[in-house]
Amino acid sequence: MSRIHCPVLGSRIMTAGDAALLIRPGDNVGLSGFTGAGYPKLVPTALARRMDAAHQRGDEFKIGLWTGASTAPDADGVLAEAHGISTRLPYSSDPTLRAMINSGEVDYVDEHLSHSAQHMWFGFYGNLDIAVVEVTAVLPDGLLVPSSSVGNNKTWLDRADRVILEVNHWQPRELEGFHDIYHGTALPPDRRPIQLTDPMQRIGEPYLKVDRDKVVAVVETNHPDRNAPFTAPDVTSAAIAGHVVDFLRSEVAAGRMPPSLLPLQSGVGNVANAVLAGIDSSGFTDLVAFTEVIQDGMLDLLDSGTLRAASATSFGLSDLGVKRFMSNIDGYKGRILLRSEEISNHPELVRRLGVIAMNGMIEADIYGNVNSTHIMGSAIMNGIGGSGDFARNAYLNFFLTPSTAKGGAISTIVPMASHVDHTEHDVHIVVTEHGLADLRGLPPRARAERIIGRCAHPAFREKLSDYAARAWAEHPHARHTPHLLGEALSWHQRYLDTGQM
Ligand code: 0RQ
Repeated sequence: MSRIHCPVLGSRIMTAGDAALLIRPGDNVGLSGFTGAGYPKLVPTALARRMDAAHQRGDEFKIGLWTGASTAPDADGVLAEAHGISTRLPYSSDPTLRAMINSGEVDYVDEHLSHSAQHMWFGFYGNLDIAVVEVTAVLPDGLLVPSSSVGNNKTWLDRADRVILEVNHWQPRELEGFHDIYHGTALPPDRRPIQLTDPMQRIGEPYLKVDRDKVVAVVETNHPDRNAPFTAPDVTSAAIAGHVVDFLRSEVAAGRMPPSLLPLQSGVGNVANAVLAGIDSSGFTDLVAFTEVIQDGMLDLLDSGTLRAASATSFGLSDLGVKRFMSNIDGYKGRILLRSEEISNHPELVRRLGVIAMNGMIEADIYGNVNSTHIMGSAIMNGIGGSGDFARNAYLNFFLTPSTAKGGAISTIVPMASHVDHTEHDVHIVVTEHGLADLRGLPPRARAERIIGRCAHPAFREKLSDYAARAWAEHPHARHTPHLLGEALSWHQRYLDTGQM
């Protein structure tokens, strides 16, 4: 059955191959997509084929690629393999693209996700030539039913010179009503407060809008989202989750949080998923999430009733999670809202609602500076994503990691972080499987003692304490956050010694 009920847009239906012909070398292209959800499924592959053909002829064919966040192998992946990306923003986790960024072939602008839409509006990125946006359906009046992520779609549709729509029949038609698209953002000096005071409050409309004159192609698809499966919580991630849950209980007991906590944000990945599983068996009830991504662990919480409702910008569900969602989609309606990422991650809203932010990290140093993005201070892993949007403005933030990486060869607690995304001024709680360091209100020396004593792996604890003691002893006139600079950064040499970089 057709999902394109608008005659004007229905007259622009064509194949993905023909639509890809409308994208020119050098264009800045805004794709929909946030995690492996809601990205266009066919046009990127058709475009990658054109790029391959052009390169075989000896012609250059690269684009600037802008998205909501990461996408999937059939978007980021195929375009990277075709050597078709010159610049990429604001976030990616694709392994092929990561290698190209780190080799210098692709320029990567790693941005706070809440900034990406407004930086587009401010004119910081230049012109957006064309947007390729997946939707679930086109209504008779041309309104668009969004698909399984919203990300930056509103901004791309508003700002792009030309638009290609992919209408995906695989997305459940019942997604209509799951979205709240806020159209009220103005630019300074005309900005007004965003009147959202409850995580599940609707402040916009269920639909995306597009100027029909800009739509140059409509492509019909029937292809699934692609998200990686989660591994079941292991001993390490379960221990991390246990520390977080115990701490939340103690905060409630101390009267610093209500019994139903405050709105939860959870990052992506297996550790974050394990923490959600820990919360599910913790006895907390009537919780609410104000987050970016609804992953399998959040569905568990919604199903068990631990979580009353969740606001996000995207689904990040495994195949099994998708099946569960689809089999009970009407039961989730009204309990899940998807918003633009400029709203899901908005600092004003995160601060007002008092969000509890829980995100992964690569390493933390003894003073509480956190590196989320760069291995050895140099090689990008994924990007800062939404971690800064939430952590900096949260009521309470947690940074989570196993205490070692690469089979125990390197410590994730180091003397001096080799790259800093979240400064000591922003970081509240550091957690590993060995324990939890509550850094609130502590000066640097106490922070160091607590992080080393509670979070470091026992195999590295003595060395870290010895480092701290010598740094304090050797800098009598600079004892606030003393360091032995040459020695501190030599800790990262261990990674090279593993031969994995
Ligand atoms: O690499 O699989 O090749 O061994 O980094 O590490 O432990 O599996 O943890 O999947 O939770 O990712 C910070 C990357 C953690 C993620 C990061 C290596 C490790 C492994 C992954 P291998 P784990 P996770 C909302 C929030 C930034 C964005 C963000 C991230 C790989 O959480 O990208 O928070 N965060 N967004 O071996 C060398 C170290 C290492 C290390 C880990 N110290 N040195 N390698 N690794 N620590 C979501 C969005 O914004 C969309």
